[in-house]
Amino acid sequence: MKDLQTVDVFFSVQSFSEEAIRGKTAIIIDILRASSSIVTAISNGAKKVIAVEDMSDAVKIAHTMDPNDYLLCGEKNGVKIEGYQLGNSPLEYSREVVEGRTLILNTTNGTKAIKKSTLAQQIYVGAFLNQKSILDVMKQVDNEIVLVCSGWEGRLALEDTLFAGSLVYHLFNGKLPDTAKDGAKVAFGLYEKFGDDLAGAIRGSDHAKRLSELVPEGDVPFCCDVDKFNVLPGMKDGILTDLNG
Ligand code: 3SL
Repeated sequence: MKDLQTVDVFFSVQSFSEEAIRGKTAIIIDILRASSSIVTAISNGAKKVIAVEDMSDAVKIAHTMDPNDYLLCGEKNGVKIEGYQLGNSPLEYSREVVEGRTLILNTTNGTKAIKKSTLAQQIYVGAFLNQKSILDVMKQVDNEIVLVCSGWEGRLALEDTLFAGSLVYHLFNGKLPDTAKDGAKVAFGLYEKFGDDLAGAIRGSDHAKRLSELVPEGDVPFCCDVDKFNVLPGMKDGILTDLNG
């Protein structure tokens, strides 16, 4: 980490302008559940993930491809979209299902955060599941880093901010530099408060409560697992692939 380098945190898709990302390194975060699903899918051999903004974009891209090559994936308000092969549970993205396939992924907030960060110099997708890979790359980059939390429909999501805080905390070895931006200070403080019991804090979050009636019971604990995978999903020619691979 270079001394003068800055790390900022944006707390929801709606909290920043596209221009605010221009030329920076963007780490996209949607712990429950889009970034955890992308990390899991890529770790289990998915060839590519194409993030889309909405269903019509998904259909347009699908029409250009051989139906044997892709899977339509995603959710609307937590529930699998009708006609799609997969929803947005990381547990669905097993090796048997995704290996060698291209996933066209459409989610409520997470894929919108990816699409809104198009002006970034480089985009990576991070989750607790691949924290070390993200920290390693953050230590190497020499431009400004923005941790883009997807949040929930314009609001802050505790689990996303907690992961942003974990990245800031570990990057600076637990000591926040004086030059830290306000967003980084807030995320760092949250991690200091809840970092000892990530699973408990996330279980009690608004989004986990919202999902409890809708998704498999194992989803939330799975998304809290730290360093389960060592992949680095990153954008290359508009498509997410493993840049560690
Ligand atoms: O908002 C999103 O992108 C999703 O990850 C939300 S959900 O967990 O699938 O409901």
